[in-house]
Amino acid sequence: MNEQARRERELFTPGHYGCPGCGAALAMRQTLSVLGEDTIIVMPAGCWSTFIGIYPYSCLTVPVVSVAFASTAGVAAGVKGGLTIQGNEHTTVLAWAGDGGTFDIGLQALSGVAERNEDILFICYDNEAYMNTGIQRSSATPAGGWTTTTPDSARKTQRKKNIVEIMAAHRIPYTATACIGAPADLAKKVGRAKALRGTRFIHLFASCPTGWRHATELSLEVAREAIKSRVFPLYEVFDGDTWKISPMPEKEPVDSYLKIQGRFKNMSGSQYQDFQKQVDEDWERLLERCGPVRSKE
Ligand SMILES: Cc1ncc(C[n+]2csc(CCOP(=O)(O)OP(=O)(O)O)c2C)c(N)n1
Ligand SMILES: [Mg+2]
Repeated sequence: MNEQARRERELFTPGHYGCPGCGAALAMRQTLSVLGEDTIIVMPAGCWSTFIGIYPYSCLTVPVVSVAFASTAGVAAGVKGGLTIQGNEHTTVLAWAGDGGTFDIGLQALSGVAERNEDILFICYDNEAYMNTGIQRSSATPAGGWTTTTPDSARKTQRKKNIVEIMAAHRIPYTATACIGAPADLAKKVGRAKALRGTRFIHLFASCPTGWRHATELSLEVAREAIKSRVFPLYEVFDGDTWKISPMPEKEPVDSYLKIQGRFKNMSGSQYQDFQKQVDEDWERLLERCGPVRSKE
């Protein structure tokens, strides 16, 4: 196969079991198109490991190792170690986990791997809840959001955990946020992460029509609104200490982002105001970290 055909080859083939409009499916497609076929994926339980297909069928044409929830990062480091012993320095080992498998259950193994600066790329596709088991809240669910375990009568009050700050605190070579609503930016960051060595972490925002209660055709729109409103700002952190904001459109209020999703319906006035206030505070904090040089679109 020549180089161009190799590049154009679709590594995510039709026939997965994901919901219509699944942002996490798109996230994988966008990621794999950059990483290419010389990739091994390590994946814990979650929507992705379920909708990939039932053995021997798989919608992915690269090898996938399915692992126990808490072990993803550790297994990925082990796979990389095995490859190195075989003299293979070129294959990218991608640990691919949901927010539950990253922010909560996989955090200890991930922290260990980052502290040792193991040579893996860890991407968390964040759909802000335990979707595969029925939309339960995780520590990535935003305050004020509905899930089946934070119903209208008891919406979540805790703020979303800042996983990027946690990972950057390990001083790993590369930490970044990316979003399916900004595919060129996502491709640039995955490419940058692929070229670096050591632990690389990408927090990837992936909308979920089923859990977020929005129309299936609005997944990209919701993701774009998350960027515009700064609910999910795009930035990079190099070696844990150099923070850089990525190009983004002008900042907008959170209204459009909240209104197109059923999970934020019936928020009280104070929940609504708190949501905006938290987004503004986080944005200011990020600007301070990034210093005076800010790139614009
Ligand atoms: C040790 C363990 N605990 C719980 C489960 C049940 N389980 C399977 S998928 C899942 C949800 C995972 O959520 P997340 O990582 O956010 O991925 P998503 O389903 O949202 O894609 C849970 C709790 C499991 N498989 N193993
Ligand atoms: Mg999830």
